[in-house]
Amino acid sequence: SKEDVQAFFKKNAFVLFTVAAVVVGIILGFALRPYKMTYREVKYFSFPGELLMRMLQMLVLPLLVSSLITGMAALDSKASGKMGMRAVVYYMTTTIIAVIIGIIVVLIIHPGKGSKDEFMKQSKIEDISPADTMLTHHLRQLALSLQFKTKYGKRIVHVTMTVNDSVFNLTNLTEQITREEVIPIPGTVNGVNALGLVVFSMCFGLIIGNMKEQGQPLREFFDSLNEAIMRLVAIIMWYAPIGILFLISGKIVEMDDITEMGGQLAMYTITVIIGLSIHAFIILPGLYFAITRLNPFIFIMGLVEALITALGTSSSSATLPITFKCLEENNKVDKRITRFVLPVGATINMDGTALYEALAAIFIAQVNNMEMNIGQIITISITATAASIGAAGIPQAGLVTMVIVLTSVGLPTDDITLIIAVDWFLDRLRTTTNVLGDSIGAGIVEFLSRHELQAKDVEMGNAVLEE
Ligand code: DAS
Repeated sequence: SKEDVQAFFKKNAFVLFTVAAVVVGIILGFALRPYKMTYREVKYFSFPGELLMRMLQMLVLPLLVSSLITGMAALDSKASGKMGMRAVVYYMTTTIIAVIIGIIVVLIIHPGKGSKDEFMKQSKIEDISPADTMLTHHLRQLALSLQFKTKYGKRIVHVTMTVNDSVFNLTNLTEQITREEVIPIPGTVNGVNALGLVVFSMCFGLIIGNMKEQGQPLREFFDSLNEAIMRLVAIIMWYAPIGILFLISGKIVEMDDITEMGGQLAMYTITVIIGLSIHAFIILPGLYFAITRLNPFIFIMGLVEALITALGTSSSSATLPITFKCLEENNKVDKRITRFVLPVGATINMDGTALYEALAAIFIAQVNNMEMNIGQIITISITATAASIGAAGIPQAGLVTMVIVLTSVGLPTDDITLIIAVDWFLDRLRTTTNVLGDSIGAGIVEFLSRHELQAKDVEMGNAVLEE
């Protein structure tokens, strides 16, 4: 009936808008491509999208701090210890599974056939060279400044782990002849060391949780801060579809011609997609079902807005506010779980990135005609895991921390430029996988912690009050 349709629309309005935004964004992007906008015009065109990115990023740090502190303070140290253990076991297991899938897929498909010269010819890359020869080898491991020439002109890419360059600096608007791509520090969010902040907030939350009445004002303060930020998120969610539309169409307008993409690079892209799909559509849902016996796809349906925001922003940190909303409101996951599991997950648990880094390193070895032995493959799995933990949830952080993986087995770090042309796209897919991994983790940890949560409810006498 009419009422049913209205009710359905009202309930799913956000999801429908968000999905529509993706579709319209793709159509608009391809429709505008023939007009060959200048770099500057593209930047102006993408402004509404960049604005969404900025709004979300603005909330990340206060949200991360207040949710972790209130999450830790809501449970006693024994309960949060158990919960923390479960989360860590989940993070490690899924990350290692992801790495193994990445390795198996790239070894079976073997996308890096042929030689590097051939690869560069196919990809229309004429020259790869360090732009700044003054950098010593050791320094280059931290700050790579590479240039490569394509048919479209010279491109300089700063892959920097030491200097915080803002992607959104205004000088970029006037940049037209040489495109400089600056990829920021991989471990930081808005210039703040995310991992350090997580550790601090957890300790702080634990302390005020143990402080009895004296801790009450602080608990209330952070609770209220968290609530206020979530209300801001609720407002931003109305704008999100518009932002996503422009983020996606802007990127499509700007991207290099896909028909120019070389065969090996295309095969590489497909290999990454297959690896990520296996992890996202089979492993993670399977694990969720195996543990909770609930339908994983109903759970995933509740996450659509977060997953699409991840796709649009390529940043799991920027997506964090939306992930919270989806899990708490659509999937009704307990706040004591999300507040703890999500911020930590967004910072250290990156299945997509881990899978990608291992896969990409072996691909680069293949392109260089180097066979990796078992020892080297194990080294790659360990360093890829570490590199994914070290990467912050910001765009292309994984590309930068890949330097660690490559150097660990003696592969040329300059060859990161070989895959840079498709990284903007693959980054979005791995970010979506990262967000899915964190969210399913929240569902699993909640299920495993149900007894502690119930006990706490009884103790506080708020079993009914909660809802
Ligand atoms: N884009 C990142 C994320 O937010 C990580 C990466 O670059 O792999 O998850």
